[in-house]
Amino acid sequence: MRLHGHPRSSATWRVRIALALKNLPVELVEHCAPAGEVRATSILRINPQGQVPVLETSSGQRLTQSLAVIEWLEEMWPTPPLLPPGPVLRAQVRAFSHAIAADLHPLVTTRALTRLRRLEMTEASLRLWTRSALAEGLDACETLLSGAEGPFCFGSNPGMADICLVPQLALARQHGVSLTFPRLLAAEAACMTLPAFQSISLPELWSNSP
Ligand SMILES: N[C@@H](CCC(=O)N[C@@H](CS)C(=O)NCC(=O)O)C(=O)O
Repeated sequence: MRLHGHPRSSATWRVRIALALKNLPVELVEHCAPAGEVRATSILRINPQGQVPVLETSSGQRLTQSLAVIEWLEEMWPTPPLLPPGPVLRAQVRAFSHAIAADLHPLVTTRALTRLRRLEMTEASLRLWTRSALAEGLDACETLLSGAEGPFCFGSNPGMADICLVPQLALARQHGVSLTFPRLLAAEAACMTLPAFQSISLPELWSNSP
């Protein structure tokens, strides 16, 4: 399999962690946007949305959308499971994952921030936008975990919710968000004892910001 992605992409990291947890080898193909651009033209040739990640299967199919890719991996290689047993718990894990990947993350992508810059939003307002979106989104996630058993997001094994959480917390730290979320941080700490999560490193995103 080949994973088309980018080292600064938290969506790419979700799939990388899932592959690592399932101990599946993958070739990484990096698509870098030219200076000043949001996306690499090479990615548009393989994903009409122009986004990473794209997982190319061994039979040449191209799968997009990190959560769809993770669900596909889960169906193909069910062990170790990334979703818990029981339909209610599975729905809760999916809801938590979507709260990050579908609701929170799109507000803070380079794509979104670039659009806001084009509308002449100042860098100070952009920082406020990003920090408040991250803080509010993570606050909701903290509450979503209030009834769930640890040490991971949902129980004693890492799964799709943890895979979404850990890169998002890394991004929030880079944006200077004050992380006052004990349950999320405890789940992250449990994840960081595992090699699959330890390789995460999202390089500095806002190095050119004042
Ligand atoms: N919902 C998508 C989000 C993918 C996404 O936003 N990827 C970003 C990097 S984290 C990207 O490719 N941005 C470039 C662009 O949208 O042009 C997923 O989960 O895969």
